[in-house]
Amino acid sequence: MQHAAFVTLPEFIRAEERKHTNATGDLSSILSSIALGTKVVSRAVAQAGLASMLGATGGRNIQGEEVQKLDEFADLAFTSVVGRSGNFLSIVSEEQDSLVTAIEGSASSSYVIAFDPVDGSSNIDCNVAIGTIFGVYRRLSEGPTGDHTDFFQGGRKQVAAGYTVYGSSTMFVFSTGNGVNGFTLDSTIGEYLLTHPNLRMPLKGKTYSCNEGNYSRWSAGVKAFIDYLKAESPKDPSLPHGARYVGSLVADFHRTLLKGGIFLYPADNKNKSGKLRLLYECAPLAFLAEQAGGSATDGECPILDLVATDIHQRVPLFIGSADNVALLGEFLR
Ligand code: FBP
Repeated sequence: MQHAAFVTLPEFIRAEERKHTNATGDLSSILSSIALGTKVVSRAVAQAGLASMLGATGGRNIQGEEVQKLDEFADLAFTSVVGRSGNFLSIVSEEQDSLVTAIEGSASSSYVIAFDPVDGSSNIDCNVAIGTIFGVYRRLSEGPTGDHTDFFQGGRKQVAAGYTVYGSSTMFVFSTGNGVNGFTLDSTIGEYLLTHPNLRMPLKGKTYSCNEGNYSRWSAGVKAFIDYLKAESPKDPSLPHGARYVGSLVADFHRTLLKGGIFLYPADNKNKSGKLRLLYECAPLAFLAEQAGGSATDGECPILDLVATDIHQRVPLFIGSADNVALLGEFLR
């Protein structure tokens, strides 16, 4: 194995900061604390079966979902690592009912973070890829504790967003608004190494990704779109598309980012506002998609233009290659 050729995450961040004369070092500190949090979660994911950390706790989160032991551990670990960093005033987590004041965040902390500690919880027990998703905003509030307005700014205001996918390897993918870069964890040296520089999403892909078991609950437009993707067409040799669905948003998005295509979780008769959460699922991934040349909408407007009014707000999500998302728009219209 050759490591010398690879740039480590800290080296990469420092090099990026050197490009900006007015850099404060804040982003470097923020990303280092997030990366450390994901390494702690990655270790727990890898050892979950051995450490009796599989299965449910018996509790439910504010969204009524069964809490898994790993959800609870990852939430505590991540909150404590990023909280102790001193970078963050407050935290929104999928697993916490309300906004949490960071442990050592103080009135002087300039940022807030929203995250989903373990995305794809239903896959934990089956050893299928899961992930962590995060979005960071500069605080707006004044005063010692911060409030919801810090999170209700719209996804375009994210200063950093990204995810970790705990798959056949652990990857950390992020953007600070200057392209998207992917790093792979080398657990033997405990460092993320730059393996996927300047990721670009293909303009068009041949894969669709959704929970098709919900078909009967979808709108006519969404049904027509999926029907179209599954039919042969002399006019479009890319049809029919292939289907891939892991059921962990991070894993499905990661594949879509690398290979192109579209991921969708539309609103339906049961989930009238969609299922996925705006602050810590959709907005961070939409930020990455746009930075990589793709796009993300709720069916009507870009995800990044939506301003949350509730920290656990749900929205429909259509995300992926620009051409695929544009085609979906034609069906919805
Ligand atoms: P959490 O595990 O964080 O609740 O994530 C929600 C989620 O698991 C997404 O990762 C995934 O895309 C979706 O729900 C799968 O939903 P479904 O089981 O309805 O297809």
